Amino acid sequence: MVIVNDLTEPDMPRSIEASFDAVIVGAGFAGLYMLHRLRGLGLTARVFEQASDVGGTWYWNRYPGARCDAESLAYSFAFSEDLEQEWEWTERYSPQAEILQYAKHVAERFDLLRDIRFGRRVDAATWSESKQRWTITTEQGDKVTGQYCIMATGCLSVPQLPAIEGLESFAGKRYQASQWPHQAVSFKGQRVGIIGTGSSGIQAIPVIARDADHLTVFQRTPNFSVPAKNSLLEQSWVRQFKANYRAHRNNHRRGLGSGFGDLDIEPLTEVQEPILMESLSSEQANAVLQSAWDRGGAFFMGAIGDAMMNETANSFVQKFVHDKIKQVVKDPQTAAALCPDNHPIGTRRICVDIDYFETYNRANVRLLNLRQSPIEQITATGIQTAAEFVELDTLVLATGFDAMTGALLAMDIVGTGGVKLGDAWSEGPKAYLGLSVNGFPNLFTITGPGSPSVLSNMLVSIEQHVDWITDCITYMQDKGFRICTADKMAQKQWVGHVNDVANGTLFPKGGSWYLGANVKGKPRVFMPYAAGVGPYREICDQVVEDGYTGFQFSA
Ligand code: N01
Repeated sequence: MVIVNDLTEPDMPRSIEASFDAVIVGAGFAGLYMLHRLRGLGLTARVFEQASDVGGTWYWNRYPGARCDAESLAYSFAFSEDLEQEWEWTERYSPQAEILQYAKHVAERFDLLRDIRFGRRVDAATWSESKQRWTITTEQGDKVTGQYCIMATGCLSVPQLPAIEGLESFAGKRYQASQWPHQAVSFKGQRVGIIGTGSSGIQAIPVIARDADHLTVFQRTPNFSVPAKNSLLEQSWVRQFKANYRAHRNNHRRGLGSGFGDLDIEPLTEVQEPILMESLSSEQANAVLQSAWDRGGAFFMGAIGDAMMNETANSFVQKFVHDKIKQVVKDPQTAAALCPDNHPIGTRRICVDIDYFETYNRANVRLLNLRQSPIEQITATGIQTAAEFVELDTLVLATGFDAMTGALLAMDIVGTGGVKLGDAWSEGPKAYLGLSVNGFPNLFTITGPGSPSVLSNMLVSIEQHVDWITDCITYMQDKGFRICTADKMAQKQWVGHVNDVANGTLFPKGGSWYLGANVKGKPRVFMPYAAGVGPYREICDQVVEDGYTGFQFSA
């Protein structure tokens, strides 16, 4: 088997032991902005990043068709008005290369690179009660200390390989969506197979199909997907939108939803009341959905405001999408297999596609329904299912991630009393506000479990967390505190509240990676906070206003 990627890093020189005010793990958007804000406080910081450049998820996920499912003018930093005015996005949904370029631009523009060490994988972080500092080590031999340790490790950064017998025996080329090579990949003249029909697969399939001789899609669970309706951005529209950027940003931050919305030229002046299913006739509901469908994008899931709470509303939306799939896909059997029927729409991350369902009308594309004939094994030359053997030259895996906790638990994080994070989280992640973990002083988790994170526009949530952490550190400096830790009871109540909110929705019925359901042995806990970015921000602001309720500080 030839695994094609270029992840081998050159030998890095050993760093000398050094101490910093803060150590940040990860140089994606969260790590970059955190470094910028800490610099602003006059603190010293060291960032460790396992990749050879900045960008996080946009560094790794270079698979064909990779692009953001949040719109460019919303999926961007708001902290610098000059940056947001000067940077020019070209498409409604930015392709991976453009977002990576943007991350590099931010790093250079704010002179961040000098504090980042690339090619360093942090393997351990240990709190010393006597020194009141974290010691952070890397696999490459670095050892540094920091008063604060800030995890900017991303929610979807640990790839999940399928447990299929014989995977390693495949003798053709094998690619993994989330570890894609940096050089161009051609599928010309090849028989390609792809496993995985989540967001990554659904974006990659149409592009690979256009290039390959033949593409077989091995689908276990069909997913709901809405058309992106991507287009080049009209510069006159962009100028008008940017003229009101502050008001738009404010709406993204304060809204009831996920921080994706308000992308009309005129900013919303008041919070939009959700349209509830019970207030609509079937014709009206269809018209509302059609209008959202025509507009394109994940916004579709907000069209009927109670679709994530009310099974009747959700079923109506499901049927609307099933009908769309059946209208597009010509072969009735393939169309039926592509209609998701085992989860309410939206309870698994809604996919946003360009020509996904249309791709199944191509003569060189075939869908294999693994629910009818599961994969039995992978051999040197292809995939054996219960029904047939499919010969392949190339295999693409788009099989997801150990989400939200994967990257944190991959490190040996040890808090007070020698307690390991893995033990503290043996029944699932427990964090106060998704920001701080009881027993792990001065450790912050940007977009950690228990915060809106993956249910939101990540840039909105990253900025909110980084700003909150910066304010907390400023507060500590002003008051002469050296240690901050989440209170056990406050954490317990918050975790209970996160569960209660999730249980008031249909999310737990999705059986998705939000629940850890895609990783064998992972506790089934709904990890993100589902009340929306605006209400979450209000809670975090209130905690500050009330003197950091739920946190304990000491000198
Ligand atoms: O991963 P996934 P992803 N045999 O977990 C299948 C973000 N993202 O990388 O559902 C056969 O959704 C698995 O099948 P099943 C976004 O938040 C964003 O696509 O377990 N199949 C599933 O179909 C997204 O939700 C963007 O039955 C196997 C697939 O692999 C998240 O990342 C783009 C299998 C995994 O789907 C993850 O998306 C891309 C097996 N043994 C990603 N094991 C945008 O911004 C797994 N599967 C647009």
